[in-house]
Amino acid sequence: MTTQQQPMHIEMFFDNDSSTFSYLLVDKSSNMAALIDPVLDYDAAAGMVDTRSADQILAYLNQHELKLQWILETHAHADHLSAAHYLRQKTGARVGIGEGIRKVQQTFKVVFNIGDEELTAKGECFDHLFHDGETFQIGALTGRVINTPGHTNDSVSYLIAGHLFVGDSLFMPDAGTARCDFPGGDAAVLYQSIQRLYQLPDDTPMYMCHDYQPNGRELRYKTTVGEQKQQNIHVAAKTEQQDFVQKRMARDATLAVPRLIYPSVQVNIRAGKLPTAESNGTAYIKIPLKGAL
Ligand SMILES: N[C@@H](CCC(=O)N[C@@H](CS)C(=O)NCC(=O)O)C(=O)O
Ligand SMILES: [Fe+2]
Repeated sequence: MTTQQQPMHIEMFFDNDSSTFSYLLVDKSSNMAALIDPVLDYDAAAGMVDTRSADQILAYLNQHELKLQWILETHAHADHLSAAHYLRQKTGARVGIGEGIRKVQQTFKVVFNIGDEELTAKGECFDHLFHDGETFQIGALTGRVINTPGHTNDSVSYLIAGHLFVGDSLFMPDAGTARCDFPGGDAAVLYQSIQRLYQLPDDTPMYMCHDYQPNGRELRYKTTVGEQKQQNIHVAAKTEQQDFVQKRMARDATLAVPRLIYPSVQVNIRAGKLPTAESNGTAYIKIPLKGAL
């Protein structure tokens, strides 16, 4: 694998509510750009969606006269709504995600009781489903998809112009890894995905999808493959799979369900498209109820 770095500007945007990083990647030679994991603002108690964060990115695009070519999801997020659909409508960019999204759609189609007429789980609502190893262009920049399942079935990393965007697989070295207890999650699979990332050269810059600032430290979003191999508290270069799986499962057992999992997943399996309005003109979010009365 080569990580030859090409000239690219990386603009980071941070969503404080979900601790999510979005990245705008700009090919300076053509002013073409790609956007990774944009966030749609959502106040769950009020049922209020708003596009403040996405509009900041639109303003940046306008100000710098950039053409958005791709919106790239690292996975169907379970903690925030995606602004992909909104931004696609505003810019004409294509929304891409890993082809594992079909499995995620299938799983949540059952959870939300969505009929075939609404969702067939063939990857619809996305413009492009990436397969492992697929390459794509952002102007003159080359990107490559590396499947990194484990947190979810559709998780991918994007290696773009020599920079690696890992989604929810590795977190900063002092935070370890993403959780593996969502439907379709599997700690052994995540371990194998991380081994693939560790094949890349040690100096490959690596960008996080989240940082929860362990022990109250300052926000960090960038490290390298080499630093992870040396210092990651869950999977360092020498960590055995079974030790990781044990550690990950023990931590997962302590984690609460993400606050926005139901709103997020039902919107994000449709690329950030909100549910269709009902006969009164209002759209609703659905939450499956559990437990006996
Ligand atoms: N408290 C957050 C938790 C978010 C969460 O579960 N994040 C996932 C990524 S989508 C994760 O991997 N967390 C790992 C961890 O907290 O150790 C929320 O409610 O949204
Ligand atoms: Fe996630």
